[in-house]
Amino acid sequence: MNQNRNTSRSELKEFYQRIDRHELAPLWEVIHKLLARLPITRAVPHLWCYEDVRPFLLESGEIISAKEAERRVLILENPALRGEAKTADSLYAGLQLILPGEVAPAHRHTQSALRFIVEGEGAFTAVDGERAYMNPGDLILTPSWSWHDHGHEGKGPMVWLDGLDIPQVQFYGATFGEGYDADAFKSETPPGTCNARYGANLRAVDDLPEKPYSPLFCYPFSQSGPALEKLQKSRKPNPWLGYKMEYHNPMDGGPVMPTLSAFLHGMPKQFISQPYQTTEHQVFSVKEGSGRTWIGEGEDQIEISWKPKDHFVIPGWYRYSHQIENDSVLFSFSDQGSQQKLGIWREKQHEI
Ligand code: GTQ
Repeated sequence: MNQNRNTSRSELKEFYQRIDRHELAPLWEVIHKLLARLPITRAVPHLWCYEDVRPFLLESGEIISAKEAERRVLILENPALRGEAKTADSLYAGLQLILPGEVAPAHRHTQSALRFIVEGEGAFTAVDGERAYMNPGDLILTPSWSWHDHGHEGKGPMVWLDGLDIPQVQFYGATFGEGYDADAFKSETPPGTCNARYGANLRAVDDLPEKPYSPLFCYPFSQSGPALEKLQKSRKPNPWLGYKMEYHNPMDGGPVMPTLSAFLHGMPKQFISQPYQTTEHQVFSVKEGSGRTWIGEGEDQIEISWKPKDHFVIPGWYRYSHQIENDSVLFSFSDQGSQQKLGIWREKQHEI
């Protein structure tokens, strides 16, 4: 039987017009885009240098208060996704400023958030009423539907990276949120309670996992920094990843929250990572050191040169390699855990 219909383009078009009125569309015109051979991300790699961003952040502190803004944040918008509040296809990132004496009032939402502290001290985030005072390098979690507010009792500006799963929740059409009827959520839980209950490698035997995220919402750099340093002295780096540690949920060893994974990377001076690709989208915050990262391949390859407090995004499946100038510590967050739960996560290690 002849498998070819040899229908002319104009006949096809005429058919498409008729079915179009019935909200129908031919899959065969788009199947190659939908079921592409390689992932197609809309986001592109990009670097935000802190020296360029910081003056605008401080200026935002003059034009609007944290309370008026609800959250005074400059979104790190991907150049290919302007106007969408996205840093990568699945991730939102922004830099939040809080000044002494200010409050960012309590609210909660279905989106999960994490913070990585960039500069300053004396501010706190309260999660369901328990305060965590924040210092540079600390990781703070505000999981889905937990009440959270921020306040600042210290001196000088305080800036942190916000990482949220806004695009993922948006995709599912599951965006809900509400404000609290006071600036701060009322609670008498003293600071440090969650670290004592879940962060000391001990757990009350009847404190069973209830929620799908880490009950430990504060991971201080005073612990993670030395952990990374000692790891680096104890073994060789992974050729693709350097020294990469995951912040985990002490209840199950999994990612800190279902939609966001968080990592701390150590890479020694002169380390060059072998090219690597992963389907997860990654946002980096440079804590210490400096280096260069090549992202992409061939003519589309870009080179970014980073130093402390800079931020950059590597969208999914972009091949990349780091070249380290000075001993470096980087924080990153990604949708790795989310993709792994869906069974779609992949990585590829290249050797050159
Ligand atoms: O601090 O609660 O960057 O709710 C975006 C949404 C920060 C926050 C953001 C938020 C927050």
